[in-house]
Amino acid sequence: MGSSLGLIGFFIIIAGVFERTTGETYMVGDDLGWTIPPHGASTYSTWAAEKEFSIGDTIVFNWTGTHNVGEVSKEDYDKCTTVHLVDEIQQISPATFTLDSNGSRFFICTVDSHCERGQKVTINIGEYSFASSMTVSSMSAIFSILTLLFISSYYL
Ligand SMILES: *[C@@H]1O[C@H](CO)[C@@H](O)[C@H](O)[C@H]1NC(C)=O
Ligand SMILES: [Cu+2]
Repeated sequence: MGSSLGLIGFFIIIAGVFERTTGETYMVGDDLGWTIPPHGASTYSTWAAEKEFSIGDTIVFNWTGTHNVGEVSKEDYDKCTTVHLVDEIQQISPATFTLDSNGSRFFICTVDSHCERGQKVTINIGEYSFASSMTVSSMSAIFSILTLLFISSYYL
């Protein structure tokens, strides 16, 4: 029985080692930065779709030239207006936002028609598919439980 307890302990340690690291920093658009995307709004939606944003992560808008970044409501985002600004428009690059809760946040550039031309991005925090939200940690925890059940059925 001692060795099976050791085995369970081993899986618990593995679970801890592989726990998802938090506090990642994402540069919006990567090398493109924050600009009028040459291929339209899909540029930033594609960029965002490939990311798994979590609470504690940071997003950075980096630009040269005349741009800014404002966080707005979904309605404003869709219409490229600034009726419901969440906070002051950030005029200085780099502009950093900390993702502190789950949900969707909407960012646009308010200069001229930049937003209409695709300089907008939606950040979905904590909305992963079931498969990708199954971290190694939770899989290890389940494996530990299964191991425990297996061992107890063997000894009973
Ligand atoms: C945020 O979403 C993630 C992924 O769905 C979830 O694991 C986490 O518990 C959520 N956190 C809060 C505070 O709702
Ligand atoms: Cu702009």
